[in-house]
Amino acid sequence: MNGPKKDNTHVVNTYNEWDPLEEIIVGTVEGALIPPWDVIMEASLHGKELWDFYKKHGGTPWPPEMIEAAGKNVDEFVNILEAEGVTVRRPVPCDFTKSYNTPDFEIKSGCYALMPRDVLLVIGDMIIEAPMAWRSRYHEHHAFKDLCKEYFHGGAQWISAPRPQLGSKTYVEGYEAPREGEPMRTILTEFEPLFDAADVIKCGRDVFIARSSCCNGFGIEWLRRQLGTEYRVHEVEVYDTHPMHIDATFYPLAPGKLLINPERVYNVPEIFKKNGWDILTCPTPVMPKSQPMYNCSSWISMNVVMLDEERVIVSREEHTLINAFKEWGFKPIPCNFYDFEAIGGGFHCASVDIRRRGELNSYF
Ligand code: DAV
Repeated sequence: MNGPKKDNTHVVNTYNEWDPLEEIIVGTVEGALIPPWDVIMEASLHGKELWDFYKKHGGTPWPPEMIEAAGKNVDEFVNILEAEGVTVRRPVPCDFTKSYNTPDFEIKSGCYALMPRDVLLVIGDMIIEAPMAWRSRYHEHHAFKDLCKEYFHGGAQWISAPRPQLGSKTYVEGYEAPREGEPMRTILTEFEPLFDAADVIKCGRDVFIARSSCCNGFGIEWLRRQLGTEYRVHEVEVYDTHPMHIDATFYPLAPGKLLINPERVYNVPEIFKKNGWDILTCPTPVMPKSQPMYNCSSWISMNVVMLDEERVIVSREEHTLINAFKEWGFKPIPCNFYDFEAIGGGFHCASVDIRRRGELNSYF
């Protein structure tokens, strides 16, 4: 078995969102289920109609025509990546239909392997299995185990955050999401450390993380200590009544260029302003209101993937954002993605970068 490599040829190597991309995992629609209803979903999903939908259909497969349409989007995304010379890896198909229980909870089924971004935090040469707060996603790592083993044999580090218990002490009893304008609060207590990997975004030595319906202060502190003195972990203040993940909210795209969601970020951290970064305000998404969105908001438009400092994969219909990217000096590569976004998330959610050509640097 190989030990960690000391030269510059790590199989896993990613420090930011923009170094030239060499290898990426892309999720799959295969076997995807409608997530089974659970207490945490009231905290993450806007809109009562959605809750009713999940209460009724959770744990059953998405209709085949939706899966087919979403699958076509993923194929197009994969084709673009491969045409640009990126190695694309895929999870193994899993049976998510089994119910499971632990001493602390029981749940009707798992969900899917649509969004590796939430499951694996890849930073430097280390893969961290995230301590996820959705009971229905408790075993989602399994779809990525073969890949993690392979990367480990290739020299990567591979760890899991403390497995959460996800019993009643994890969630605020009787939680109600704040109404628009009320102070932000989330459903998680500080009983145990929790975050999804997508609550974190990398920017070299500086790592940004925001509390959400799946990330608490304990999780942030766990990550800070785990990453140690090489990194500075900053908590970003965001406003969202149903917060879930940082990557449709706050996104350092390239050195000196921070993309923000104007509805959620009121105070850009001082460190960006002090260092002369351009603060790029994401234009209002053009996605029509009639587009069914079962998991996320139309702000998923800003959930892009950078191939390098210039080339950015962006949802084809989001022409206002595409034009803004051009004005900001990027080279947008459009890809159809609305059908995937309907049941999952954007390009960033649907993937997790494994190797980018670059090193650990400070951009401030
Ligand atoms: O609707 O803005 C996006 C989640 C992305 N991982 C939203 C949540």
